[in-house]
Amino acid sequence: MPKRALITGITGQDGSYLAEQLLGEGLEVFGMVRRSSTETFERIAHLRDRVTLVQADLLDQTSVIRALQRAEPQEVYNLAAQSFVPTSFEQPELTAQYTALGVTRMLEGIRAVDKRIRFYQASSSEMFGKVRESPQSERTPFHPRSPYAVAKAYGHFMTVNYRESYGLFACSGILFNHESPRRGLEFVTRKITDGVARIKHGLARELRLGNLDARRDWGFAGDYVRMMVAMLRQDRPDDYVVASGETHSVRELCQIAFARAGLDWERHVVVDASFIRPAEVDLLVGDPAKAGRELGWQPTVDFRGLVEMMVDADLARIGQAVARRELRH
Ligand code: NAP
Ligand code: F7E
Repeated sequence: MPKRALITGITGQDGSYLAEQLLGEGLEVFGMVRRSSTETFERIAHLRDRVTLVQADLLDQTSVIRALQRAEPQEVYNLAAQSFVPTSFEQPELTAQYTALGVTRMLEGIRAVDKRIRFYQASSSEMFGKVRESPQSERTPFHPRSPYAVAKAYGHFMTVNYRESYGLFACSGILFNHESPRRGLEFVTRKITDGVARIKHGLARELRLGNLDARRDWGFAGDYVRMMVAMLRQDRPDDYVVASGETHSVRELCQIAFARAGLDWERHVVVDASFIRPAEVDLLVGDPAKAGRELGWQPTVDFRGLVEMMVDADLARIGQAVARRELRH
């Protein structure tokens, strides 16, 4: 019998790449999805006949237990979360329910159903927040700067605690920003590459952004999901930073993205104070040495390659929509 994996958040960016990765390795893949009045399965449309979807919600403990009983997985990847930082300032309590307590519900579900299940928790570089040192590694203390980051820090420590208290095979991946053509349109990379494509095709003239000085360590989502799997396949559970080791500003991102389409970013980008956050994370740069040393992980796509891949994909997508008259000038 093939090994089985359950992915929460399979309809998200990472869920779709992880499902591809696990199917490619011959696993049977189950995806946990929540009920919605309109389907949100666009990112996994090409996988629909190869994955089994089970309905459950991170807010509902009983539904989580039933999903685990139904899938009978050997591996669980907990990717579901309210993942957008600005929304966490608007809806802090709901963010805590999804992003923090959702982790406890998954861990309690595993304790109740099968303690042998290996568990991956999607932790975040946002936990470093107001950074204590650079680059940030597994040993760097956390100083979260948003309700999202506080919720992720809770999820991280619950994962560590269930490993230490109950002997669960539970790993926390502290992933720095990772992007792709499947990234949500509200995140800054995709907002910029989608904006570039709209301007290039004559659908818009300007792109309104917030803090251009913020610096992030950006990588390609397809590379990062390989590390999630590697963590669950080692002999003993542990936590890892996954990062490129480089930092770039939002301004540099704009320069590369607009130049790829033959545009001058300074003629189109407008700074709009409404996109400035109540508390900002100014600089993130990760140290992925442990991931490389212990699990042999190396990224394959660099920053420029990532931005150009995303611009090219959005130029093609918007161009096709204009040709089909789905989008008009
Ligand atoms: P994403 O695209 O926003 O996807 C989030 C997923 O969570 C979606 O499938 C969403 O389902 C699901 N979800 C949200 N609330 C749920 C609930 N109550 N019950 C069940 N499912 C729910 O996020 P992503 O970029 O793929 O990131 C994956 C995970 O890694 C997240 O936990 C994120 O916080 C974390 N992370 C991301 C990054 C990054 O740079 N991408 C870095 C570090 C950590 P719907 O389709 O129904 O909305
Ligand atoms: O912002 C700045 C903004 O929203 C990046 C999530 O996946 O990665 C992501 O969180 C930076 C910030 O990602 C705009 O102020 C400027 O400094 O793309 P973002 P994020 O907040 O870093 C981490 C690792 C996660 O875990 C999260 O789930 O860009 N910025 N102008 C802007 N950001 C947005 N969204 N929109 C702007 O107009």
